[in-house]
Amino acid sequence: KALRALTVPLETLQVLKGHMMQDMRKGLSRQMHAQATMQMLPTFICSMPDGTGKAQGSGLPPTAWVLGKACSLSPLAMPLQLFSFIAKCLRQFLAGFSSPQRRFPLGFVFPFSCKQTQLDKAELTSWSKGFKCTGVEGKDVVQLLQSAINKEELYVDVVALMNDTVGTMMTSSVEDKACEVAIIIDAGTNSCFMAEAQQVEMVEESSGRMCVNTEWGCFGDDTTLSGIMTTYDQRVDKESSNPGKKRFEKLVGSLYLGEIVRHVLVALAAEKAVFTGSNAVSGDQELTLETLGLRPSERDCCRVQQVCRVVVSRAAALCAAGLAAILTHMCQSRELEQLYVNIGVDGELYRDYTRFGEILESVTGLLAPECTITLLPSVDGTGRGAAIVTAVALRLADQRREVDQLLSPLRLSRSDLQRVQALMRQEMDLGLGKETNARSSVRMLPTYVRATPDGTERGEFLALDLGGTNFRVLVVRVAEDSIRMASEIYVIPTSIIQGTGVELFNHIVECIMDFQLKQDLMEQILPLGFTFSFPCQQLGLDKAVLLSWTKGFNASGCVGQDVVQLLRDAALRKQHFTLKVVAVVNDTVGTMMSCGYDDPKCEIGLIVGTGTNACYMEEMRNVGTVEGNEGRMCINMEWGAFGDNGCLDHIFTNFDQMVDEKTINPGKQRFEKLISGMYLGEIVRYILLAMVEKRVLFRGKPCPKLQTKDIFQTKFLSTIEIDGLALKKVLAILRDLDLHASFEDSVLVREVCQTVSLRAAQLCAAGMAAVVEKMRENRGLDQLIVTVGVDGTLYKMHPHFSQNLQQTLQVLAPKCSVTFLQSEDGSGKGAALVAAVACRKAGP
Ligand code: 0WK
Ligand code: BGC
Repeated sequence: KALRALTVPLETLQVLKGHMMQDMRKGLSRQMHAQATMQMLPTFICSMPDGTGKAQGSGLPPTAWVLGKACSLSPLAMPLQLFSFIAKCLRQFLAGFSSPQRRFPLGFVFPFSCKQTQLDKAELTSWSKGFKCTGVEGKDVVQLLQSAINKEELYVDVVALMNDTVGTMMTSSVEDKACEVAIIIDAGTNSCFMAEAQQVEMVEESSGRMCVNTEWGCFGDDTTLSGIMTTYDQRVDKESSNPGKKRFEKLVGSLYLGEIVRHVLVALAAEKAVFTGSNAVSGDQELTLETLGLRPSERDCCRVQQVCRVVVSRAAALCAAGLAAILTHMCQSRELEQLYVNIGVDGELYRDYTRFGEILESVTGLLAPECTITLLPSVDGTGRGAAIVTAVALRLADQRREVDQLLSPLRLSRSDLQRVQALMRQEMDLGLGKETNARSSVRMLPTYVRATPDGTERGEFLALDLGGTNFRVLVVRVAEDSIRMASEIYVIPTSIIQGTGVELFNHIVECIMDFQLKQDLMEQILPLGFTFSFPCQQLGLDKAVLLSWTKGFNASGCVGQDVVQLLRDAALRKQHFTLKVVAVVNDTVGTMMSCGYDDPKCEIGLIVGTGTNACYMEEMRNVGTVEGNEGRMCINMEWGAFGDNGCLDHIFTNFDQMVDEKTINPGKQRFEKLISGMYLGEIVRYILLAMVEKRVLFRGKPCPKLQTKDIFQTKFLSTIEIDGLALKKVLAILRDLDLHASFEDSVLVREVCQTVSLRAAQLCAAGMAAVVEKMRENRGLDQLIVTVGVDGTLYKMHPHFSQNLQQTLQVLAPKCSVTFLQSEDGSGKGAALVAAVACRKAGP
């Protein structure tokens, strides 16, 4: 009966595994964390030894201090006593080292549950295994040790604290056998494993993997283990220094197994099942058969052995249930069918009881058949692991310094952004001034669009949309209660956008004719609205002279020409006589009009796509370049060129310089080249190359493919920055670029992408803040309420761009409540609406 009570059937272990997985998920979740018994403590170990773990900087090998059984100090000592004792041991130990006054980095293996907030900051949550030094719980153990070390005037810096499971995981990780799980089965028991960082909700880190110290010793400190705990276990718990606590540990840890056996034998002796030969049983702590003066019979010895064996086997089986819970959790969170994992193991129970390892391995195999495990016993405790962690900590600290140095010029402060906002305003005022326009880098081009749609627009229109990612031809039917559209996307080969203007406009007319044919519109003469997304001096609604190409376009013979005339000429060349262009608009204007049809407060248009630009409704009295002071006119700012006069050089980094130099319009569109989709990928590419050179990325291995222009597309940023994206997806993107990245590398690549896209969104916000603040002042309002019609692939597809833009804008222009309305139909609809206004004005 006793043996049966101490035997846990496989089904029960399966259920237990389920409970442990549930408890692990609770422990990892920010909401449920407090309800979990397994604390799932983040360790801030996000990196595995990568073979470069030589302690840079200090040049001295990291030392490791392992607090545990080794020290002969009473576990009940006063706090300062404990740490000054450690510091004194350190002094003795270092006395043997004839090192100059240079500082030693130290890794501290502290096998107790600690709430770690960084690698070198850890608060003791609770003592265990009989340790009870007062005044330490709730304190930062690293601080306590460091101040004791400083008192000893030792040149030692505690750079990392880790749990012994972590030290074991690192120690057992040899060359190509990186361990991602470790278990300790010693006086106490515990485990750790490399969890997907995004599942460790208690920390910000959302990418890569982080080692989690499960503190599974506390599992069952609620009632979950009551079905397994026997009366013997309850007695052991009751007599322990922390009754009700560390329930799982008290079923597995060697500090308790002896006691369990003793209580079993006491009970069996009381039931006359053993030692019936003599009545020497005293119930004292110590129960060694002979030493207890028992004259056990052969059978007693056999039964004592059976009891010992079943207690140890149960401990191993329970460990296996815990291990299986971890393995299945890892397999599921990595979305793997099969998981192959090396497990570092340490502790006397595993070392001294071969049976323990056998049961652990076989039962784990039964409970987690989808996982193939290799148990790697830690040969020399956790010391080497601690040294490795310290070396990794030093390497990461060095790396962090290098990364911060490289990225800090891209990290803009609030005052940096306010300065950009003020400069944009200054350039806007210059651009609006008749005398000063030429001095401004922001050309503030009048568009002759005097009002946003008022809903009276009617009719059927053709529309062209040129200048974005896609060239589209549309037919737009504007009725009283609806606008219906049909459109077709046509590719414009690079050879044409960088060929001659004649070829380009011929191609455009061919597409129009193809579209009209398909839409059965060849016979109809429909007014056409032309969205032409390049800087043009508008001379009328249907007359616009191209000032310069941007976004990789460079067709010859167009700059300085009226683009409507170029289109008409091409139509003539193509014998296409039904073309009737009535309006040409910039895509920002088209977008504003398109959104303005649904929201009358929409008086600003913004594009953040291949290029970037904005337009807004300005008071005619302020538009010095156009006659008249009444009403308003939409101004196409062409803010992409902001800074072309050097006013933004202070925020241009050498990476931006390198990108600009490789474009077909160096020195031009400088603001655009910090923000828009055509360039962000290139900025990232140059930063990654610099990091490879500094050996903080891809182990400094040369990356020939990364040398290729435009190989790192901006759409990669939008994917890589998706919250919670499993890092293997990032690794897949990098692999396609022949970049064989480690997890740390992919975390770093993500940080670079985040830094570049955040700067772009913030700069965009600084520009927009200048616009809305000007409109507020124009209208003498305390609070401006306005809508921005926005379009562009980067704004629409990037997971954080729009949010970062809006959050920054609120900070920079608090007196303006700005709504961003994404244009669903593109600016083609807007061009048709402008054409409708033009037709209404032109009359029948
Ligand atoms: C869609 C608009 C078009 C504009 C484009 C910009 O219809 O006029 O040029 O957005 O975004 P992109 O395609 O460059 O990402
Ligand atoms: C062009 C603008 C256009 C913007 C967005 C810029 O390169 O100069 O006219 O509005 O791209 O497409």
